[in-house]
Order: sequence, then C-alpha cells, then structure tokens
Amino acid sequence: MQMTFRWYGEGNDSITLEQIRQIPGVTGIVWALHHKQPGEVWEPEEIAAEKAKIEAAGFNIDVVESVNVHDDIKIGRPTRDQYIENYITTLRNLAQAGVKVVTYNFMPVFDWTRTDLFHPLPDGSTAMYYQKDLIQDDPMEMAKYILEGSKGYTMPGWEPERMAKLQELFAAYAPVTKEMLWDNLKYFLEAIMPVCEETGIKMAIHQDDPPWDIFGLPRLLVDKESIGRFLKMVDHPNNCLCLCSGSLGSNPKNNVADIVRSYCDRIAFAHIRNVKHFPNGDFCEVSHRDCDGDVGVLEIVKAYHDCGYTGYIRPDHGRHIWNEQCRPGYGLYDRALGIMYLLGAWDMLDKTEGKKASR
Ligand code: DNO
Ligand code: MN
Repeated sequence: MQMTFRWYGEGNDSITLEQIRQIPGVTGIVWALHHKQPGEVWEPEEIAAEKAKIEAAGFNIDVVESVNVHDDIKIGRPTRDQYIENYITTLRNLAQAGVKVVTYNFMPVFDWTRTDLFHPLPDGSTAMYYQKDLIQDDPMEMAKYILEGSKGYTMPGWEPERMAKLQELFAAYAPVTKEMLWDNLKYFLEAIMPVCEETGIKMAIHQDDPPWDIFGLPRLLVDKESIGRFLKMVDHPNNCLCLCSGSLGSNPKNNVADIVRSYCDRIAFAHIRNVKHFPNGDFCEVSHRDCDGDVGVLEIVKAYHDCGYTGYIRPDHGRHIWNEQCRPGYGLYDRALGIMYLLGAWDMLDKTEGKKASR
C-alpha cells in the first residue's frame, strides 16, 4: 500500500508541501490542474510545472484526482467525440510525465453532495453533513426554493449565480435514463481503453456520493452489484476503481470490506473515511477511528491487507479541528490524524504476520 495526500496546489490550498512532508509515511501527492474546465486539454508544459513543484518536495505524482468528464460525454451529445479526443490527449500527456492512475467520476451535474459543510460535532469540531429531508426529488422545485430564499435552503453548489447554468444542465439530463447513462459510460471507456493499455494508465472511477439517486438524476456506482456490472461491462485490467469507503458507506446496506475483498485486483486507488448514520437517513462525516462511525474502517483496512493490496491509498475527507481554516473536508490536521490511524492499523497487521513495517 502506498500512502498519498490530496493537495490542491500552490496558492489554491491552505496547506504547504513542506507541511505534508512531516506526516509520516506519505510518498505521493494526489494532484490536479484545478484551473482546467472539464473537456479542456491539460498541456505538457502545465503538467511539467506542477510535477516539478511536487517532485522537488520529495513526492511522486503517480495519482491524479480528477480529470473531470465533460457533461456532453455523460449526456451522450454528438459533441462528445471531440471531448473524448481531448481526454485522450490529456491522458497521453499525463502518461508522458509519469502518471499511473487517473481518478474520475461519472456523476451527473454534481460531484459529492452535502447539505452542510460545517456541521458542529459534540467535541467542538465541524464536519460535512447530509440531511436527507432537505433534498427534493424535483430539481426545479429545489431551484425555486433556493432562488426565493424560502424554506431556509442554502446548498453548497447551488449558489444563485450558478442557478441558470444548473437549470440548463438539469434540462439536458432530463431525457437521460439510467440505462442511457450506463451506455454513455461504456462508450467513453471503450474509446479510451486502447490508450490506457498503450500508456499503462489505470482509470479509477469514484463511486457516486451519496450512493442513491438524487434530484431525479440517475446514479450508477452505488453498491457491490453495480460495481460488478461496471467491471464486467468493460472487462479490462486498466478499467479500475477508486474505491471510496465513505461514499459507499453512506448507505448502511453496503458492506465495504466485502466489496474490497470481491474486487481487490481492480482497485487502483483507495479512499478511506468514516461516516456515522442516523436512523432518519441523515449521515455525518466523522474521524477515521473505527468506533466513531459505521463504515467499519478496521475491517476495511484488514481486507486490503489480507488481499496484499499494493495500490495507492489516501485518507479522504477529514473534520475541521483546532480552528483550522481550510477547504471543507480537506484540512491538514484531521487527515494527518487519519493517516496515523490507518498506518497504525496497517503496521500492526504487518507485525502480527511477522513482516517488517515499511513505507
Ligand atoms: C469524495 C471525494 C470526491 C472525489 C471525486 C473524484 O468522496 O473523494 O470529491 O474526489 O468524486 O472524481
Ligand atoms: Mn472519496
């Protein structure tokens, strides 16, 4: 297992590479060109500049998160072929620089969705929270409440200045059924796999978060069965997973450790975080410690260890502690604590098997 840490780049992240250097065990930075819009080519010079910075601080650049997929590819518009061409050029440029794993997701319109980014926890810290009854099935209804300022709705990602674009996107997705979205994902993957095979890049898809349909939009990667369908649909060793314990674990029915054991040979990248469930369907992100949440962090670590996992891993979101001012979920302190917890568990498993702990 190779420990990594996600970093948003100089001037775009409150954390420095020098700080990350002092967290034991981190060998790689999970990075991206965050100024790029989905569909744009990442140029070799821009990649080289970021690579130079990260390598100068002593880290590898093996994992990128994310090269985002343009909505036209997900919707299946005729313009998708040009966007796929651009994606392929980006993959070639990244491979040329030495990148080995590219993370992405296939969620319509939004990446992860939460209703509160700074929900207070009993210990005085804050963390991201999902309040189920705030999410309506009809996106237009939600848009109306938010624009009117009624019902007290404010939702991250639904800022009034984005609303026109959002309504346009929802309208474009309206005819896209779940089966059509599966077909569009297959079309995309079949187009890029030859280049992945040639360059060695592993594509690592992130699961949908939360793992159920929201705002009337279809969600594909939500449980063991759908992940199995995905791996079979394009049965290629470079078609891999970024397995996210927190995304899958938001649904109490998902047994994440079992999913790890079932598909370990196709996991290129592991996100580990913990989530606490509430009986009304709400969930809250919590510390990585097993007993603070419900995803079964120790069982998950044990599953990776038993499988002899040698891929990349990172703590996913953390809480906001010690008054840290940071991006929601991406502070230094709680993710560093998460790493020490994960490495502690891993080292102990090595020790009980008589192996020497190593980087
Ligand atoms: C949530 C995060 C995601 C992830 C993207 C990958 O669990 O890990 O924001 O980075 O979905 O494309
Ligand atoms: Mn994740």
